[in-house]
Amino acid sequence: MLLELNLQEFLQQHKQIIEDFLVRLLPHQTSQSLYAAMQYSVLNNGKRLRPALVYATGKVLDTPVDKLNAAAAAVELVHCYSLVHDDLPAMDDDDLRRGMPSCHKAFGEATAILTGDALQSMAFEVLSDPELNPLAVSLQIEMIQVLSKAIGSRGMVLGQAQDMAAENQAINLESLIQLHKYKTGCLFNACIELALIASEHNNKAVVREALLDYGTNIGLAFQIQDDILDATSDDFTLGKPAGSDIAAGKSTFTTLLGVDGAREYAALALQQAIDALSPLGYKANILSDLAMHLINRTS
Ligand code: GRG
Repeated sequence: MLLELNLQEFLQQHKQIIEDFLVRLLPHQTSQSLYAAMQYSVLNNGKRLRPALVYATGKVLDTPVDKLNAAAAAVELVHCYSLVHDDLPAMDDDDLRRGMPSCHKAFGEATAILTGDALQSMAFEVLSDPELNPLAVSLQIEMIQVLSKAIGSRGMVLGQAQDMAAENQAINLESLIQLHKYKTGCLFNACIELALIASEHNNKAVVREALLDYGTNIGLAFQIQDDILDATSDDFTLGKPAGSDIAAGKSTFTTLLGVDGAREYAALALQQAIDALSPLGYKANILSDLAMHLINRTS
């Protein structure tokens, strides 16, 4: 295993890389409230876990950082769009995000809707820009296909639709897992698929399968940990309202399994993620460390 210190250094270093890249991308004229809201919603101290997953997978596949930046930016832009829209009154109606008023609280609902829209389209603009994404056009198109599929009506948006439909309704564990595979897991797996494409497919099917199996399990473990934190932490530590899922009458891993049961289930998914990496040997240690970091996080 890499020392946690090494992982921390990796996360810090790549957080800086992606934030510098995002600063360059975002429109700067903050007199335009749309642009101010885009900056506010992206450059606001997110953990940048999805870019870290792109960079860590790329490192395992010996892919240089300049071929990963566009993919890392695209997944973070999509993630930020999903947070802005998820916080809207018509969705989760949350007033706090990353420790600050959510986008619609700071800029109004109309601007928040447009901000999410603009961040989503910027993700695809970045992937298709030859200067920002220095890969063959065929690989850029593949990236666009992977990401659009992962976040659309057969992926993240479907998960959100299932989540909204499940308010004030009990659902079983199988349905909850399926919902989160779409809502959270599809974007996690897209991070891995984008890094595989950026590596110009210089790897065997067994590597691809191992990485995607890992991605599915960390997506699940991440979401279980999110439910545990929602049930056990506070607004200040989380930077968003604690207990909001339970208040909305949603079934969560903690309501279905209890906090201890959810912890056991997260540990199982974490172990499965780590086991999935075994065909990759020691080179994949950074991914096992990242998986543990995702599950041990406190916010
Ligand atoms: C399409 C509107 C729409 C939503 C899609 C992903 C999603 C569904 C909504 C986002 C809200 C949410 C609670 C998703 C579950 C995944 C999750 C815990 C997101 C928070 O991710 P972190 O912890 O956040 O990586 P930071 O702020 O660090 O980036």
